[in-house]
Amino acid sequence: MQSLKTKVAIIGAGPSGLLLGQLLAKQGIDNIIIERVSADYVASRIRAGILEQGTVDLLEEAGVSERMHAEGHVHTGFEIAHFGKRYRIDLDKYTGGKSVMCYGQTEITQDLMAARSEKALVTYYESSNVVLNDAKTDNPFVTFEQDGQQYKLECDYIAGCDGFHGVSRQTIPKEQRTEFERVYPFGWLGVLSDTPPVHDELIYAKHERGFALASMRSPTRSRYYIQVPTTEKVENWSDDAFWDELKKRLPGEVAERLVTGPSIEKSIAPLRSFVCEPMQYGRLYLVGDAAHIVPPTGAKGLNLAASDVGLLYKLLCKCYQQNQPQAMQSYSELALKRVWQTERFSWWMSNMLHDYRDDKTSATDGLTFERFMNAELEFYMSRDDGLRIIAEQYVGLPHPLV
Ligand code: FAS
Ligand code: PHB
Repeated sequence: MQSLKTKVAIIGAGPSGLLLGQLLAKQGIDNIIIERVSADYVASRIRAGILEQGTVDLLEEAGVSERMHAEGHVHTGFEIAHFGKRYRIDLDKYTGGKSVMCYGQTEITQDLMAARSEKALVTYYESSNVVLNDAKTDNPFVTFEQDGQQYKLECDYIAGCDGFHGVSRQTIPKEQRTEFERVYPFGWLGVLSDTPPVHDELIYAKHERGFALASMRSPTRSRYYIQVPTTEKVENWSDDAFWDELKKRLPGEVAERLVTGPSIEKSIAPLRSFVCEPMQYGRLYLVGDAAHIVPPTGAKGLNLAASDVGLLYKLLCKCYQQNQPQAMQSYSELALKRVWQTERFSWWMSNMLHDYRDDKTSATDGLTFERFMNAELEFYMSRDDGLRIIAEQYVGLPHPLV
């Protein structure tokens, strides 16, 4: 067993782990990342596309924002289409000049990985049997294997950045954690294509055939989604079938402009709301998808992970640089305030924009719920205050103050 030592052991090299590692390193706080899969696999994952200003600010602080500013696109608004009628949510007007950045999570991950290797920071990819030990003591440690070698990593703190299926949340004994969950009665079939986006801003479309989203990655790369039943299989969807269905759900004048082409990625993601309380256990801190999941309707998953990272980073700086280890006790309470507000917005947007008529999972029958949600959407689209409420949450609520 080879012994290692660091200040912060980070489990997972997704955006949460990589961003935390980069921020800590810039403050001279030593950290080691342990990742289950290969670097290539991490770098190839296709996920989120919209960044809140708070996330952009953290990437700037981490020193990895150059390519984002060069290749990303600032969006000052987006559209909601309700049965073909289009409403623009003017982010600039309703939030006093705030905006969002359109830049893929895949790019962020690659930028963070490049920065980490430039600094020769230590990451153990393709690790197995990762076990978090003695998290409730002052001397936690992580054991893991890589290339047949067994390791023991001693540390002061463990950041559980290992996503929904990771080991960190499971380290908190079942009787000491509470899990809140809502599984939605539909999923998102997503396509990535090297075709020009159908519009220069995002369009969230509510249609009687189901929800659709027209997004993008660049002027030559588009990202589209359509709502599908949870039972749907991606192999049932040819590219042509996807394009035909998308056209039916987008507003007519938009659909006419749609440029189709071969999918370079096509997959179905289930939708769920999930929160684990508390988000800390002894010297283990859950970050990002390890602690919570949101339906992607509010473009919040990656951004909520980033706000957890920012909070833990600030508390660790207080701990090491101002000799205030007691600051670490406030992480879960501070994080959960923003987590639940963001969960609520994502749940609310999902309820308003998807087709629930076939939903048999809720107490309210699907048709009745559908009528409620049509009225909800019309109420908010018909008044400045309603559009402002959506805009303020879409650009991102303030990050926790430390
Ligand atoms: P991640 O899951 O990204 O990373 C966790 C890392 O931990 C992974 O690299 C994993 O390999 C590693 N790991 C797991 N178990 C481990 C173990 N035992 N030991 C070591 N390492 C381990 N969000 C949006 O905002 N918009 C979207 O459109 C959107 N689309 C999504 C589509 C899909 C299919 C999925 C799954 C998520 C999507 N999300 C979206 C949410 C997504 O972007 C997450 O919020 C984001 O990846 C969170 O980052 P992390 O917390 O780093 O978790
Ligand atoms: C995306 O571009 O992948 C995307 C954008 C906004 C969302 C969800 C996904 O709400």
